[in-house]
Amino acid sequence: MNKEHITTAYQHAKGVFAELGVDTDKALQQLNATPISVHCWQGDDVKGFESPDVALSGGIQATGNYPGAATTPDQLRADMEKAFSLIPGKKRVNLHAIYLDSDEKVERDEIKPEHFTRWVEWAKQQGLGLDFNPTLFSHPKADDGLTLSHPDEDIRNFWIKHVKASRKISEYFGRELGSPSFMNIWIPDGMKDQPVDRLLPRQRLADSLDKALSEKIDPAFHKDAVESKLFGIGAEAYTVGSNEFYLAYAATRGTALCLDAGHFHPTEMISDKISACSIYVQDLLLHVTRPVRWDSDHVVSFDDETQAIMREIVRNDLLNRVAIGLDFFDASINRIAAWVIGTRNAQKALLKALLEPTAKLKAAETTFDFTTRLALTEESHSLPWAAVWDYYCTQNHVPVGFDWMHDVKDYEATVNQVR
Ligand code: RNT
Ligand code: ZN
Repeated sequence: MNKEHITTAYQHAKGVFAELGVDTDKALQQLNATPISVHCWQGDDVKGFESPDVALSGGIQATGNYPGAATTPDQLRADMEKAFSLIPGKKRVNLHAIYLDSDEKVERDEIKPEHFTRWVEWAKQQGLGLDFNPTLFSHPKADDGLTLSHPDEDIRNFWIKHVKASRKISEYFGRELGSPSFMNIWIPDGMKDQPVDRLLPRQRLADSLDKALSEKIDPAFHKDAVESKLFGIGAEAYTVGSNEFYLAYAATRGTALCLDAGHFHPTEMISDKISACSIYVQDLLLHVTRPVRWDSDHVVSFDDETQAIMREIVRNDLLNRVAIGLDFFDASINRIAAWVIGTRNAQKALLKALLEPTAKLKAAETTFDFTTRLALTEESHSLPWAAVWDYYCTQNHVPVGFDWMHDVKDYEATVNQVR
C-alpha cells in the first residue's frame, strides 16, 4: 500500500477522533507500550521437545495435520521470528516446561534454568520478555487425569516439585530480561463422570498449591497465576480447579488470576469478569482465545468478545494490571499465519478500545442519557480506527493489510515445506 495515502488517511482520522476528544497519537503510544504474550505452542501443536513420541493429553487437542510444524527449538524460534516480523508492537513469548532446550532427557521435576538458557539468549537478542507455564499433562504421571489433586501422595509430590522447579525458571526469566515473568498454572484434573467426592480433590489441590508456592519470590521477577476451567475432553463432569476454586485461591493467596476466554459456559464472557475480579485480585492474566461451542482454542478473531475484553481493560484503566496472553492451537492452517492473525486481531481490538470516545460515553451514562450512550457506542464502531492501525503498521515497519500473507507463503515454500 502507498505510504503517502496511509499518512493522509491517518491525518484525516486524527482529526475525526480529535473532535470526539480522542488523541490518536496517545492511543498509539499506549498500544505500543502494551506487550502481548504470544504462546509458543501454536507453532508445534502443543508437542514440546521432551521426546518426539509424547502424545498430547489433559483434555486439550490440536486437530489438523497442516505440514511444516516446528520440531526443534531452533525451528520454533525461527518460525516465531518470522511471525514477529509481521506483527507490530511489543511482544513476549510464553513457554511451557515441555519446550526446554536441552541435549539430554530431563524429568519434569528436575528442570532447571540451565535448560532454558538458549531461550533467554534468544529473547535478549530479539528484545522479547518471557513468560512460563509448568506442564502438568502429556506425562505418565498425569495419566489418571489427576495431578496436584491426586490421591497418591507421591504423585502429588512429583508435581509439586515440578511447579517449584518451574518457579525458579520463571524467576530466572524475569531476572535476566528485566520484567516479571507470569507463570501460569493450569492443571487438567477432573473426572469424566459424576464424582462422589467433589470436596477432597479440591482440598488436596489447595494444599498442593500452598506447598508448591510456599517460597517467596520477588514479584519484580516472577508472578504466579492460576487458571480455571469448566470442563475438558474426558473431564466433562468435574474439574477440580473450577472458577470459584481459583478466584478464591487467588484472592486469599495473593496470586494472579488467569481468565481463559474458552473456559466458561458458552454464553458466559470473561469481559464481564475483569472488573469484578480486579476488585479482589491485584493482577489478572488473560488467555485470549476463541471458543467455538466448547473450549476449542480457535485463532483469535476480531469478534465482539475480543473487542469487549479490550474495552474493559481500557475503560477501567487496567492496562498495568491485566497481562494479555494468547492461547490457541490450530493445526489445520499455516501455524505462522495463525500467530499473525491472532496477535494482530488482539492488537486491533486493543487499538479500537484505546480510540473509543470513552469520556463522552461515561458522561452520557452518568447523566442517564442512555440514548446518547447507545448512539455513540454504535457510531464509534465505524470511526476510522483502521486508518490508525495501518499507520501504526507502517511506523513499526510491518506489512499493512493482507500484504503479510506473501511473506508467510514465501516462508512456507522455502522453510516449512522442506522440513
Ligand atoms: C487448557 C488451558 C491451558 C493450555 C495451555 C497449553 O485448557 O487453556 O492454558 O491451553 O497451557
Ligand atoms: Zn488457557
